[in-house]
Amino acid sequence: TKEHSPMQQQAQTFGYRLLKQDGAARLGEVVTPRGIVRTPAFMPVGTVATVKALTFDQVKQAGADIVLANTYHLMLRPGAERVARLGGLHNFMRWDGPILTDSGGFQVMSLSKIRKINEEGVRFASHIDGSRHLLTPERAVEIQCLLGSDIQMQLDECISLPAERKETERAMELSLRWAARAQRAFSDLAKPGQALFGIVQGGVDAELRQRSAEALVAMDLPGYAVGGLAVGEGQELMLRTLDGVLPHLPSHKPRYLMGVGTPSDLIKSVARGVDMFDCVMPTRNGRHGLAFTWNGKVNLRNARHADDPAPLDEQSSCPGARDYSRAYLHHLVRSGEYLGAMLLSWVNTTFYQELMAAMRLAIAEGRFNTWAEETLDRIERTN
Ligand code: PRF
Repeated sequence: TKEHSPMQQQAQTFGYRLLKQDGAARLGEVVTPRGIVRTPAFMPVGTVATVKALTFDQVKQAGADIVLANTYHLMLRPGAERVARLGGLHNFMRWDGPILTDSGGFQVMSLSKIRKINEEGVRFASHIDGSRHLLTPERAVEIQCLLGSDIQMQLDECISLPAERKETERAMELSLRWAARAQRAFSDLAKPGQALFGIVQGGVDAELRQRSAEALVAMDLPGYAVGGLAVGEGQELMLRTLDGVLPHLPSHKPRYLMGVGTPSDLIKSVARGVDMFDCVMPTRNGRHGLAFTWNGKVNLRNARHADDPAPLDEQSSCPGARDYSRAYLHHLVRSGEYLGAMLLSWVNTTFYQELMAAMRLAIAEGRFNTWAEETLDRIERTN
């Protein structure tokens, strides 16, 4: 049954189209059976099957084409088999666009206090109830298939920095062996159109990064992530490491920088050729009273907003930024009200999508560098 009409073929295939390049910055599309992701793309984080404090209508309205969810959290609660019985993650949380799921390796290391990594996988105790679990490269693929994820990540080991070279090399090579095991499991379990991305590791060591990238590229995976960055090394070292990795990745496949970042991180990484990002920054900061706007960050806890009738941004397409006074937002935040978290998560999620849309337009029009210079000056201010 290799016979498909062209339309079915299209719908069943994962792919990446590079539409335009401006310097190293790339305008493109990731094509999935659930829809097209315009790149550069920012994926709002929906860790436990919810982008915190937002409805998926708001997430879509903000302009997001794809969201991220986490294997680690969902395997513990409500459980991958349960989600599968309930019709898969898209149906469960009512999001019909593409979903990328992280593999759990990174979350185990950051959330579970009791954990042990060996060749087989990672054994850990749940941060929720202390129950014991084993996550292997194969089980991570199986869980992501049960969830019905469109883009899966391989299980990897992300070490904290700074680290010894020997330790960085060990984790990088383990991650490569896990990539091969993930790829075998994926070819047995996945549905047509689903994709598995490899994750480049190797700390801030250029040679280890190159070896990791080349080995993953030889596996011919449909996309590549750069992991192990934004873990305390600082922006300059992160960008220098990126500069060492990206030339080793194929230009006809998407590149995803995991867990990044600030607006300035996004702009400077897009300038170097990154296509996809995810980060809790817009939602987490929103819950803590910090707003991102085109005129910089605004800390709404600050007393100077208490009497300010002006909105955050009267030109924003987001009602949270356009229709509510800073005085009201300040009051909500100071009172610890849910609505404060809701409105500011909405504001920030919309801002991040507006930022990506502006980058895509600047690349399309061949003026990315001038746009980036002007914009960096404006948005990194703190108001
Ligand atoms: N690996 C995985 N997920 C991640 C990371 C990683 O290295 C990072 C690092 N910034 C964020 N999320 N699997």
